[in-house]
Amino acid sequence: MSDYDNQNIFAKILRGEIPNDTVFENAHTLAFRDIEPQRPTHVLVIPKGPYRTWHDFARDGSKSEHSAFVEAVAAVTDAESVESGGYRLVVNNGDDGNQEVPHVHMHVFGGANCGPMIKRQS
Ligand code: DGP
Repeated sequence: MSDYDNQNIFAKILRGEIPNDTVFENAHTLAFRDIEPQRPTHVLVIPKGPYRTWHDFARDGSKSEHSAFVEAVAAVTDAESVESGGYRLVVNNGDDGNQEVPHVHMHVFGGANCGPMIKRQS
């Protein structure tokens, strides 16, 4: 596993040191509203384990953690009623992915069109 900073903001949320607006929780996963929502639905889904990147989670997470994560994403899209209108899942990963918080997280955007996927570099 790559270095994990246990002082990152999501680690503090997981320890209950910082409040969050929880949308869904299961044994291995927490989903809560983004502090700066970019769409009417903007929820962050995070594994509770200490994984910095998607690769760390994929490689070092257990099957139970993986399935709990997938189930949590579906629970969030159900709870937010975005299934019929559509939604976008995004994981910013590492430097080129512009990942700001070094605890792997999936953004769930919905409730309004999300626009083109990414702008072509000029
Ligand atoms: P990323 O750029 O993919 O690492 O996204 C980090 C997201 O985390 C960003 O959309 C803002 C959100 N965020 C940062 N600090 C907090 C916080 O303290 N609480 C919540 N709920 N969200 C936060």
